[in-house]
Amino acid sequence: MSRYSKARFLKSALAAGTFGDDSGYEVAIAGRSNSGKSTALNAIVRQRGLARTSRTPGRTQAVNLFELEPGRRIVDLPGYGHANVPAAVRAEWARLMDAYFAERRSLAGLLVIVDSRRGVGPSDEAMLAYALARAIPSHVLLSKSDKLGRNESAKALATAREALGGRATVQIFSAESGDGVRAAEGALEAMLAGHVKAPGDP
Ligand SMILES: Nc1nc2c(ncn2[C@@H]2O[C@H](COP(=O)(O)OP(=O)(O)OP(=O)(O)O)[C@@H](O)[C@H]2O)c(=O)[nH]1
Ligand SMILES: [Mg+2]
Repeated sequence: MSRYSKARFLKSALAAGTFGDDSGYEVAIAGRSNSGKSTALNAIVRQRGLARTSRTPGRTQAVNLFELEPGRRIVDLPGYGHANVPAAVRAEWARLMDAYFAERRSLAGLLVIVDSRRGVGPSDEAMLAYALARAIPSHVLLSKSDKLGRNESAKALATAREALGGRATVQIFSAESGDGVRAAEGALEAMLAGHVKAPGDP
């Protein structure tokens, strides 16, 4: 039984100033297109169809807000890093992210989904910079670990930890096998409770 059994879709925001209620706390989920953001959200909340998933990368260009319980939200941010995205769409993405990070007083943490077979890339680093600029803690999920063997998973974790250099905590995750779902839920809870310090905070 999920502690988020009452989770529900709130709204899909496409422009600055339209993100809705900013009271309480929220955690945003970011990552490259197709990294498994929506699937991770559904796995953590334990509701299969809550956030829409797709095989076509770059579909979701909106900020999708969900209420976990009153005053606590999780936000599915639009993906980045897909090769076949026109410059205008890329610019629109940056504008939307600038607005989201500038506006949201309730933002308490960032979950960055990184495909465990790809590792942390420059676009993920750029995403982490948004959180660092706001002194918001970040936690990285190395997703789709079911596609890796045990040794490869351990190696991916060590490589990511080194690349992150303390800017974010990191774990292995698979919505498919359930590996790390509990730990991810714990990380989400800690951020929503404001129990996690951002890097550089005293
Ligand atoms: N094997 C495996 N596949 C996964 C896992 N998580 C996601 N996928 C697959 O990866 C694809 C993309 O998943 P999404 O959750 O839609 O990815 P997204 O990051 O939300 O994508 P965009 O919203 O388009 O940016 C889908 O085909 C999923 O089924 C996982 O843990 N294991
Ligand atoms: Mg998605």
